[in-house]
Parts: sequence; structure tokens; C-alpha cells
Amino acid sequence: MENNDSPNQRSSNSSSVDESSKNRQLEDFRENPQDQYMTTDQGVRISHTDDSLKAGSRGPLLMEDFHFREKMTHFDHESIPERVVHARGSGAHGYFQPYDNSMADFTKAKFLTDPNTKTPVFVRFSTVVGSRGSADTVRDVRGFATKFYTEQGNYDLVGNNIPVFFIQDANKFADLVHSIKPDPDNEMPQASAAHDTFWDFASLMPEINHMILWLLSDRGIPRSFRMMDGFGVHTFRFVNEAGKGRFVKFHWRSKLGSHSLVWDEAQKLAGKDPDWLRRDLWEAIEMGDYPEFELNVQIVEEEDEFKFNFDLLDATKIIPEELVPLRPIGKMILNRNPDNFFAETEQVAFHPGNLIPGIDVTNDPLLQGRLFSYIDTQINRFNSANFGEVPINRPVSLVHNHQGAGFMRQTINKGKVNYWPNSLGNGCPMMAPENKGAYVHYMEKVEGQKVRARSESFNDHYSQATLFWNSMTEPEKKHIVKAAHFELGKVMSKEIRQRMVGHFSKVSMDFAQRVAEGIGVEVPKDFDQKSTGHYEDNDASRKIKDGKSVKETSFVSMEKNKIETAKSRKVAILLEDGYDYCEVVQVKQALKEAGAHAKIVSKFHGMRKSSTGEEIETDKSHITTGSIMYDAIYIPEGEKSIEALLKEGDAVHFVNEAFKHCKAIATSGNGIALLQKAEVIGIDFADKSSEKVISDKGVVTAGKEADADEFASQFIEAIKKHRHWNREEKSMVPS
Ligand code: HDE
Repeated sequence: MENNDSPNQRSSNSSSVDESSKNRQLEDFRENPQDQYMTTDQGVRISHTDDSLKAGSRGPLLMEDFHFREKMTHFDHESIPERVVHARGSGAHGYFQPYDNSMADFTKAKFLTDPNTKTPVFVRFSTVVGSRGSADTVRDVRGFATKFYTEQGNYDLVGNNIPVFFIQDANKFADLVHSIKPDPDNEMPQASAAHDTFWDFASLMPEINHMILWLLSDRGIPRSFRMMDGFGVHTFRFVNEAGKGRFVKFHWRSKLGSHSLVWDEAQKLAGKDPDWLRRDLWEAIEMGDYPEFELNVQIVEEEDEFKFNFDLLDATKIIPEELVPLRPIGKMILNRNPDNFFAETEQVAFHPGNLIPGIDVTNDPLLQGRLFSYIDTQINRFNSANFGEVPINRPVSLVHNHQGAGFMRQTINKGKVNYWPNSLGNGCPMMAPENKGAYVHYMEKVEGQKVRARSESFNDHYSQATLFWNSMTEPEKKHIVKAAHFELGKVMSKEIRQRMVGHFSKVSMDFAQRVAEGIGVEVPKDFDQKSTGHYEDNDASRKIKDGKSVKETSFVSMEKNKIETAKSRKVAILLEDGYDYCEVVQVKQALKEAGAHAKIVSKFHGMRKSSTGEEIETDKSHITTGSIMYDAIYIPEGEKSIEALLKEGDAVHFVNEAFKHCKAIATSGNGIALLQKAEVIGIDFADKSSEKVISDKGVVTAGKEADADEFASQFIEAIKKHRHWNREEKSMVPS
């Protein structure tokens, strides 16, 4: 068949996709102004763009000034509606590659089964609630949406960093979002669930409980988009060459592990650097620290559909990994930043219904509703059904159909024939048989009466919330309780707070009591479920109720699954003139070898002189940075340097705050005096003139005579732990 694609699609080739296919396609649309004259949109060169055309230099503007009108009009129309949810996001390009062909028995999706193919991807991470300009580090779910540009067409896996959702049926989505977004009367608060309307809604929707526990957990404040896991949430379906279907859940696992901020730090970062997560992703890619995620699947045979004590179609449930283990199937590397935020990150349009042969949906009523919503919302954003032609949205496989006109149509379809069937166009484009890659919907047998109802098998709203609570470590439980104190503490209505604690008492009495004491309500002894709303907690259908379950699942705890690495961690080196140069060089080198990035922080920018006369340039001054922007801090020894730091309030605060946020801290010799001044308490310090290195709760101290290699390696070990929660005991954290 003749290739009559638009020039912009010429680089596409449906039979061979490689890592660069998408990049080559985008190249046709890139503009490069180097050595070029400025022109109008019509390509006419411009001699002067600082002044408009006037009747006299002090006179009125002239209508005939086509350059002014074009420039002004374009500016006036530069914004499009932000996404109604997930408005704030950050994108990156990369590729996906399967490890082997082990999935071939389960799915005919080639990009998951051919280890020789690197499929280009574009990923957009996002917060859900805040608007486009809101802060990155707020407590929220993070979106994790991936567009795979496969040779079989675009496949979108539009997931989140939490494996369950707030609601079970799409019909509640508008209510959920209305309640969590800023109040309609005064548009407050921005990017926060901590207000009456959300908790009012939550307290009347018992199905939300499992999700609430996840949201209040440290997953709600990730340290980095690079350090969080992703989940497809719904149960999807794999279909193999023989047409056999199986249920599948998708999981992304970060190779750096899943790590969080602490709440105090998250709030401060929202002010000091609202772009914290965006900057982190961008800078990591620029520095070559390419984020890597492993794709895993849980596969369930169709005959096992009712083997569990929850319904696979219920998006408020996980499949505990003890029951169905994860199978790692491939890796995704993000290795290129977008060229243009608007053109790529803002205009990318995801849709869970962008499916390719081998992957299909199930009857999950939340997923079914999403299948309608995403195209609809793109039409609101783009004001046209032609959004698929925007470069970032184009597949790298060929597009041929009779979709034609509409706002901003780009493709030039040739000839008279724009209908099917036709004979005048030789019956083209043709229908593809299944063995030529056509998408055929899975032939699931469906029958039923029309009912506006929910399956009884969705009615257990507490067991998995309890499972989550029981699977947490004590520090993680503490964080959840503190988060509840904050979120519910902001709720004015005592009745709503009371109702929430009522639900929590059904999750765990321990949890309910700990929350209740912080928000001034009582744990009800005879909590009446019916008073919470319209769902009764009646028995799930028998086949569901009798199914497999577990009492604890260690995989949901970030702490129990911690990956210990110092790779790409940021370390502040706090010094002033008079520091020990040799020690700094040695520690810096060790950090570099561990993959961490060290920055010199001093009172002012400029060169800092060591005790032996060498100079190092300051990267950040106290006024431009803070301990919250680093994962660890190191204070080199040096009499004069320490003397100066002891007199700087900012430096003392820097250390105190890093201690409070449970980060690794290292110092040697008289640097120990700075720790003491910063109220680093409850820690065993080395004697400042000894040979010893002591590492206690993430604080590494060494005497003057200590071995520098040993000191550096203990520091790196402490960084690898990410946070030292055992420091959180009340008596040890000065406030
Ligand atoms: Fe979304 N969601 N969603 N969602 N969602 C959107 O589509 C919607 C849900 C998710 O970076 C919107 O293009 C409904 C679950 C991500 O561009 C909208 C329901 C999950 C993104 C929409 C859900 C998600 C969106 C807004 C319940 C995890 C950002 C802009 C039935 C599995 C994608 C847009 C990006 C965005 C609807 C629930 C993930 C309005 C109706 C569950 C990551 O179409």
C-alpha cells in the first residue's frame, strides 16, 4: 500500500519501532532559531518588534499593524484549560524494554514480549488536587501516566502512586473531586484535602477508608517522582495469541526504592521551592541520573476470579502479594527532558482506553467510567477532537481512517473517498484481520438486568484498611496518626471528626484512639455503621467472603521494602573559611563514588579558603537554600570554620532541622560542638580527639585521629538508610 502519510508521519514505520522512533517523529516539529531572522507567523521577516505602528511617535496605534495584531492575539490566546484533576505535572521521555519473552504466553502485546525492542515512552507525573501553579510537595496522590508508542499503536497506562482508589464507581467521581478541591465559595484551600468538605464526604463514604490510610501514609508525600512506585490500580486483562484471557494488575517499582519526605519538610518545601519534585526530576535527567522503574504484573487465571475475599473488580482493593506474587517483566528508563513544557507535558493526552492487542479492560465500574471521561475531557482542553494529531500524542505507527475535519485538523487526507465501504478508493483503508494486528475486544460473556446498583461483593470497606494498618512499622503508624491529626485537625466540624474516628475504630481501635486524642473527639464504643451514610456493611457475597486472605502483607510498607542506596542523593557540605581541605576532598570523593551529589553551603557565595590555603567555591548561600533541600549534611572539621558556623544562626538551624527530619549527619573533630549547639541530643558522639568513628541513629561522628575512609563509609551507610526514624522519639527532637 502506498504511503500517503502527511510529511510529519513519514518517519513512522509500523513494522520497526526503536527507542528513537518518537524522537525522530518529533524532530519534524522542532523549531530552531539559531542564525535565523525573526518572522511573522506567515514567514515574513520582521525588522523591528519593540514598537507598534503609530500615527506619529506619540499617536494612536494603526489597525494595519499586522505584526502587532498577530503577536498580541497569539498572546491573548496562549492558555488552555488546565486539567480538571492532575493539573500540575512534569513529563519525561524514555523507553521501555522487556527483560525476556516470558509474557508471550499471557499477552500478544509485542512491546511486553520482545526483549529486543525498546519502545519509546512519555511519562507524566502529577499531583491530583492542586491547580497548575500549586506546590509539588503537598499531601496528595501522585499520578503516574505512561504513554507507550508501540508499533501496534499507542498504549496508555494511566496509573497512580497508590494502588487503590477513593471510590468504587465512576458515578461518585465528580462528588469526590468537588469535595476535595477548594471550596466553591472562597476557593480555599489550594491543593489540600484538609478541609471540611472533603472529610464530610469521606465520613459518609465508608468505601474510602482503605485509600485514606494510604493517603495519610508517607506515600502521600514522596521524596521524588523518581522514588515512588506506580500502580495501574484496576484489574485489567491480558489476552494471548490463542485468545485466552487472564486478569492482570500492573505495578511500577522504582529502582531507587520508594521514599518520602517528612511532613514538616514537605510544608516548608512548598514555600521555599514549590517546584521541588519537578526540579528534582529535571535535574536528575540533565545530570544523567536516569530514573528507572521496573514493570511488574500480578496475573490471575479467570477460573480464580472468586478465590479471594474481595472482588477483583473493586478498585479499593489490592491483591496481597502473598496471594499473587509480582512478576518482573521489564524496565523503563527516563532519559530525556521535554524540549517544551506546553507542547509536550501540557498537551499530552492520556486515555485508559488507548489499548493495543493483548491488553483489555475488565468490568471494574470505576475503570468503565474512566473509559468515557478521558476523551471527553481532552475535548474540553483542546476544543477539538483532533488532539491526537498534536505531535506528543501521535502514535509512531501509521494512522489511516476517515476521521476528517474539525478545529485544527493537520492531516491532509487526499482524494474524494472519506467513507466506508467504498469502491472508488479501492476499499481503502482496508479492514485488518486479527492476524494482521487488528484490535479485537475480548469476548467476555456478559448478561444481566439493567440495574443502578453495586455488587454486594464490594461491601467490605474495612478489612483491607486494617490489613494496611497492621502491615505498617511503628514509625509509619506514627506518621499516619500525625497526618490524621493535621488533616482532621483542620476540620471545623466536630461531628465530621467524630464520624471519621468512628470509621477508624472499625479499621483498628489502636489507630482510632491515637487519632482521637489529637483531634478532641471520643472513640465511640457502640459505633453505629448506619449513621455513616447510605451503604450498609452487610456480608459480601459468600464466594467472595470465603476467599483467600492474609492478615498482614509486608509489601505495602515502604520501610520493610526499603532499597538502600545513596545514588543521586543530595548532600550539603556546611563550611566557612578554615575547613580541613583533605577531609572535604576525601569525603566528597567517597560520596561521588556512591553516586551522591555534594554541594558546598556557606553564609555567602564566593571562594572559601581552607586551613591550608586551598580554595573551594560555594554552591549555595544560606539565603538561597536550606537543609530541607538535601538528603544529608556533612560538616568538615576545621577550627576557624566551626567557630564561624557556631556563630551563624542559619548554620545551627540547618543542622537542627536536618536532625529533626531524621537525615544522615556527619562531622568530625570540633564539628561535634556544632551538633551540640544545634540540640542534636540523645546521640552517642565520638570523642573529638580520638580515633573512633561512631554512627548512632544516623549521626556519624569521628575523632580527629579517626580513619577518613571509615568515616566516609559510615556516613554513606547512614545516607543509604534515607531517614533514621528511631530519632523521632519526642525527647530527642527539639522543636
Ligand atoms: Fe483520572 N482523570 N479519573 N484517575 N487520571 C484524569 O483526564 C477520571 C482515576 C489519572 O498526566 C482526567 O486528561 C475519572 C484513577 C492520572 O495527563 C479526567 C475517574 C486513576 C491522570 C480523569 C478517574 C487515575 C488522570 C483529567 C474515576 C489511577 C493524569 C485530565 C472514574 C488508576 C494524566 C485528563 C495526565 C486524569 C477522570 C480515576 C489516574 C477528568 C472519571 C482510579 C494519572 O479525564
